[in-house]
This record gives sequence, C-alpha cells and structure tokens, in this order.
Amino acid sequence: MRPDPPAVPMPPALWHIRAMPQTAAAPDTRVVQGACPHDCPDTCALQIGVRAGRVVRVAGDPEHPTTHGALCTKVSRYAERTYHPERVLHPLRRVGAKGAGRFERVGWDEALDDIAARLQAIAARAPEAILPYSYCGTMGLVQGEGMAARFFHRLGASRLGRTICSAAGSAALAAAYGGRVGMHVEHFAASRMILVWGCNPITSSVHFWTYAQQAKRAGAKLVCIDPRRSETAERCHQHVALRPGTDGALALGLMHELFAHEEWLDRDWLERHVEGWDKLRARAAEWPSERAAAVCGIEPEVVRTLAREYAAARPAAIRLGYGMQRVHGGGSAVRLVALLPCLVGAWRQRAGGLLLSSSDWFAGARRDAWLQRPDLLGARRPRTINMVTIGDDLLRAAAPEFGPKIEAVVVYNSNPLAVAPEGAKVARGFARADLFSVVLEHFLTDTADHADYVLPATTQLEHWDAHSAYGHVYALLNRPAIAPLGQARSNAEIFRGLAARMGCTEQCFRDSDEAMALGAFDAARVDLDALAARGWTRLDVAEAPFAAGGFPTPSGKVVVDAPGLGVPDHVPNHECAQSAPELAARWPLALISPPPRNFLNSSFVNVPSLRATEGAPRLEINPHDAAARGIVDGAAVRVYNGRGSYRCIAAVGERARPGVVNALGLWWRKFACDGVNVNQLTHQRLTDIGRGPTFYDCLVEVECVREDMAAR
Ligand SMILES: Nc1nc2c(c(=O)[nH]1)N[C@H]1C(S)=C(S)[C@@H](COP(=O)(O)OP(=O)(O)OC[C@H]3O[C@@H](n4cnc5c(=O)[nH]c(N)nc54)[C@H](O)[C@@H]3O)O[C@H]1N2
Ligand SMILES: Nc1nc2c(c(=O)[nH]1)N[C@H]1C(S)=C(S)[C@@H](COP(=O)(O)OP(=O)(O)OC[C@H]3O[C@@H](n4cnc5c(=O)[nH]c(N)nc54)[C@H](O)[C@@H]3O)O[C@H]1N2
Ligand SMILES: [Mo]
Repeated sequence: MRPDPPAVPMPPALWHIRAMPQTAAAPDTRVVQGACPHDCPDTCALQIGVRAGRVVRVAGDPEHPTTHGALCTKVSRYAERTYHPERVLHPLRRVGAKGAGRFERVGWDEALDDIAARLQAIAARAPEAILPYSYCGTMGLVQGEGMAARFFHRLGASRLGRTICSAAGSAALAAAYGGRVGMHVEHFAASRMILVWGCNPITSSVHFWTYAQQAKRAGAKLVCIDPRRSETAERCHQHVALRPGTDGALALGLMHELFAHEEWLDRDWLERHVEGWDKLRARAAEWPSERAAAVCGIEPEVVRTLAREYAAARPAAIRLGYGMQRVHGGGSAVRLVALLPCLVGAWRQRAGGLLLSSSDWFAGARRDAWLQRPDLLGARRPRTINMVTIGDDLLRAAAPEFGPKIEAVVVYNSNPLAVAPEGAKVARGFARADLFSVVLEHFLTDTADHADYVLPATTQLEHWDAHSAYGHVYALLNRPAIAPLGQARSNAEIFRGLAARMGCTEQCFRDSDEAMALGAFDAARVDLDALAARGWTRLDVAEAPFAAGGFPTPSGKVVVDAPGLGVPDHVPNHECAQSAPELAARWPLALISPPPRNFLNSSFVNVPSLRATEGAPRLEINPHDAAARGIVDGAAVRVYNGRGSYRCIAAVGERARPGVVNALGLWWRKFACDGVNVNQLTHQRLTDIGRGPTFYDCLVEVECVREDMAAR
C-alpha cells in the first residue's frame, strides 16, 4: 500500500467555506428553509434568518449532508444581492437607444398590456418569430422552465436548445451509460485515488472538495487534469497540464496501458457489463502512450504512471467537470473518460466510478410534463433555436431552412450579451431596431440595457421554488423568506400575467407558485412530507448503484459502439494546428475562459465586494509566452483574433502552461476595460455531439497595449 502523504493543513483557499455559527437564532429571528438557486452542482440547503421582515442571515443547513452548514462566499452574501441598491424594482420601458440602458418607470398593467399586445400580434402571424431565451440564473423548477414553458408551449413559440453548458457531456453520458448518473458525491471521501478531471471544485463545487480533502487526509492520491494550474491543481498531489481539448487522447493513452497489462484489468466486470469492450480495446491499441502524450503535450511517462496508479488504487474515482467538454471533441472525450472506470471494475465499490452529473437520478421523480406542459403544443412542432448560435440567428433573415426571422425575444434567467459566444454578433442582434425584447431581471445587465421592457423579478429569498440537483440526489424546497421587494414579481407570476392577457384560459395558467413548488415531485418517488417539513429529502438511489451493472441503457450494459456515433476516438479542436494550420499560424495561443471563484458565470459581477476581490479582467500567461511578446506582469494587454479584441491585465506566471492563455470570468461588458468581455473572441461552432458550445476551443494572439491606447 502507498504510504499516507503527510497531513495537509486546511489550505487558505478554503477559509471562505466557513461553517456558520450555529448559535440559536435570536428569539425575534424566524428561520425559513430554502435552497440555493444557482447553477452549481452543490445545490445547498439554506437557512434564512428573518427579523422584522428583513433577511439578517443566509446560512447553510447544518443537517443537510452535502451542505453541512457551509456556504460559498457568494451565496453567504446572497442578502447583499437581494438588497442591492441597484436592484430593478419597478417595470421599466426603454427611452434611450438600445444598449444605452436608459429607461422610464411604468406600471405593471401598462407594461404587461403592451407586451401582451405586441406578442399577440406576432403570434397571430408567426408564433415561431417569438423566442424565449433562458438558462440557469435560477435552477428552480418553478421559476426556471415552469410557468414560462407552459406559456411558450401554448403560444407555439420557437423552442430554445438549452445547450450552453453541459450538452456535449450529457449526450456523451447518455451514449455510454444511458443517462446522467454516477457516484454519490459523499463517497469520494473514501476513494483511494481521485482524478479531478476538467473540473476546478475549489471554485465551482466547494462541497465536493471537502470530500476530496477527507480522502486526501486518509491517504488518497489526488490528480488534477487541467491545462490551467487552477487553485485545485495546486492542492492535488499531481497536476497533468495537458493542452485544451486533448482529454480524449489522454483517456485512450491510459486505456492502451490498461489493456496492455492484463493484470490491471478487471476483465470479469468488463466482459459482463460492457457491450463492445473488444472494440474499445481495438481503438485503444491505436494510442500508445507516445502518441497520446504528443497530442496532449505531456511526457509519455506521465501517461504510463497514471495508468498504473489508477489500476492499482481500489477504489479509484473520477470527478469529471464540464470544463473539458467545451471543445470540438468534448462529447467523444467524455465518452472515453466515462469508460475508464469500467476497465478497472471501479464501479464495484461505492467509492469508485465517476461523477459528472446526477441529474437523471431525478428522471421520473420530477413531474416535468406537468410543470412544463409540452402537450400544450398540440400538433405543432416549432423549430428549435440553439442558444449557442443566438449571435447568428438574431441576424438571420427569414429563409425556408430557418423559418421566420426572430421578431421578439423574451429573456429570463440569462444574460446572453455576456455569456453567449461571438459577443459582437450577439450585441448586434440585440441592438436590432426591429427586434422587440423583454428582459426579466434583478439588475440592469448588459442584456437588460438592450431591452424594450425590463421586468423586475424576485430573488430566491422572495419566491417559492423546488429544486433537483446535478451534484447530489436530494430534492429541495425553497420557501419565500420575505415579501417581494418593491414591485418585483416572480417569473411565474409575470408569465401568468401575460398568459391571462393573451387568452390562455387553461387551468394550468392559474396554478400558484406554491402549488407548483409543492407539486414538482412525484409522491411515489419523493417523500413529500419530509420535503415540506425539513426542506429537503434524499431520493432512493442505491449506494453503489452499478456494482453489478444495471445501467439505464436498453441492455443494462455500458455501451462502447453507440448507435449513430460509433466507437469514440479523439477529435481535435476546431481551432488547433492540426485542424486549422493557417489559423494557428496567425493566432498561436489557445485561449480558455473558465470561471473565477467570486463570480457565477456573469452573476455577482455587480456585487461590489466580490468584484473588488476579483480586481480587473485578467489574462494568465506563461512567462515564456509573455517574454516573447515583451509582456510583464500587470501590463495592460490586448487579446485578439479575427472575431474581436478584448483588453485585460496580464498575470504572468505558471498558472498558464506555455501556448495557452487563461482569461478568467464573464465580466459584464460595461464593467470590463473596453466595453466587451472574453466572449468577443469565442466562436459559435459546436461540439461533436450534443450541439454544445466550444468556448475553450479558441485561438488568439496577445500584445502589449501601447501607452497611448492604455490611457484612453
Ligand atoms: N464560483 C463559481 N462556481 C461555479 C461557476 C462559476 O462561474 N463560478 N459556474 C457554475 C457552472 S454554470 C458550471 S457549468 C460549473 C463548471 O464547473 P466545472 O465543471 O469545474 O467546469 P469549468 O469551471 O468550466 O472548468 C473547470 C476546469 O476545466 C479546465 N479546462 C478548460 N479546458 C479544458 C480541457 O480541454 N481539458 C481539461 N481537462 N480541462 C480543461 C479549466 O481550466 C478549469 O479549471 O461550475 C459552476 N460553479
Ligand atoms: N467564455 C465563456 N462563456 C461561457 C462560459 C465559460 O466558461 N466561458 N460558461 C458557460 C456556462 S457553463 C453557462 S452555464 C452559461 C451561463 O449563462 P447564464 O445562465 O446566462 O448565467 P448568468 O450569467 O449567471 O446569468 C443569469 C442571469 O439570470 C438572472 N436571474 C437569476 N435569478 C433570476 C430569477 O429568479 N428571475 C430572473 N428573471 N432572472 C434571474 C441573474 O441576475 C443573471 O443576470 O455561460 C456560458 N458562457
Ligand atoms: Mo454551466
């Protein structure tokens, strides 16, 4: 057995996950049970302290197993977001140019009457000319795709392909395992080896990191696979800094080694539970460690040693993140990594296997058909607009293969001007004079600045909701802690108001938020009494769900040669020397743009204390690449390619590997250095499967900003 590594003190990066003082609440403080609404695998159970109608404390529920009384910095400051002086608290109508952010106050009736009339006029001619645009500002089942989905289904509006985050990985897990299922996050604490792969949990999933720390203290080896020397990579025993978009090659190189050493394989498990494993062996035979290492830009010995250690550690676990699937071959790469645990029989033990997402454990437990009512479409089959290509699609004319031009957009729970790729086109689209746009928001984001109407939405402290999760298997309920501030209304209430004005007479448009939240789960699968009483309850999922196979595929076996997809192989990036040598010659650096700790996508950028901690938009660049360009630490730089240019401050150091630059964070365009953010550089090409975005598959060049430019 490997000797235990020396004890590691609590790293400074974790000081912010502080357990909240569990002193009894003051007698005049009421505690309301809630759920964190944010797009994060941890979906924490919250306890909201309310005194005299005002939230005085936001804390993690100490009883909830994965929250264990701790919150991230951002959400422990959630009240700061709710009571932010710049909250939009009244309906607003645009008076200035689109994008200028100049509005006048209007009453709710006036706003809703006018919006309903304009949407009605379009719906009467071409309902598909109306596009809802939403993502995960809240992951709630009611304030997300609840009442809004009912409304847009009833209208027959264009459907939105909600692909911007996890589509490639989801399609890949569906191909290999039949769905988004995997290990329980709690069991990582007992793993002997953890591969933290394309995932930066200290930033994006701190509660998982707590379990990884427990495993580390018990002697497990932690390996981080990430082009960036992230906060997580620094605290693992080993960091494999591969080139972006080469994970499929690494997985194949590891498999080559595993198949080459019969004694490392769990042949019994493989034969019994993996359909087509011999085809995988044939594919892996094409990937000796030298070939894989050359593609990844690492040493062959790293591949060989990693394979040996992975085979020897029982149980070995993989925490896969969504970071590694934001490239052309992201889907194939996830399929390949997902097959690794099968070779060593890691699924036999509950602390072995893989976790990317737990979403589909909720399939059948969530009453999606009732919440969203797709049946209201009747026989209509509206087109689907991919949210990744909103830049192009807003600028498209009517055409037989496209359908009608987009005439109206209703945005909720999303900030496309900051988060969608090829930002210059997105901004041009939202600035179209003939586009009618309505934005439901808490704040005047870059997107809201372009709206004809901005409607004030409630925050999680002010509305009902129900939550499933993608990093654990607890269902949660969120009760409103306080009354809506100002004239804010919940998303569901706003869509109810529009529906009533547009002749939607069905009973479902009268369901209250509370009724929807309490009815969101199926009583046969979720203990509704426990949910109502305690605010959360665990789904009944086996502790080691795949110890004896039983995957949710048609055969119950893991699938290698998926119908229509074939046997996975490494797929190179859209933008790399191999696929696009002429681009690589002009733009020699690969750019990735992962999240920083204090923002959540583009949310929280306007919370002054969090923005102050992040400082300014930064570009991490390796000393070697910096020196070649005369760039020193702290210098103003311009990052550019054929699509645009973005200014930021150089952070010269080893966080970036040679040839790769890291631009952190989806800054609001108006808070960045030159009115744009990193998505000015990204493109709209899609992943190999799942039609997802390829944010981290992007070539650029960097130069120092001249003094006279910097002064502007
Ligand atoms: N604080 C904070 N937490 C968040 C978010 C946030 O914005 N801020 N966002 C939330 C959301 S929406 C999501 S989807 C999750 C995302 O969280 P994760 O699943 O962790 O994914 P990312 O943060 O996108 O990327 C994780 C790591 O992948 C690395 N990476 C980039 N390209 C590659 C590659 O080609 N291969 C490999 N192996 N690694 C690569 C990045 O450098 C980064 O360190 O986090 C959620 N949590
Ligand atoms: N370059 C680059 N681009 C990326 C990424 C990247 O890593 N790099 N990450 C991608 C990923 S993983 C994701 S998930 C997307 C995220 O894209 P989005 O889901 O658009 O995420 P946010 O930027 O957080 O915007 C959510 C908005 O919803 C609002 N909101 C929150 N709650 C409510 C509510 O109850 N009602 C209403 N009406 N509004 C609400 C918030 O104020 C916020 O402005 O971005 C993607 N874009
Ligand atoms: Mo995401």
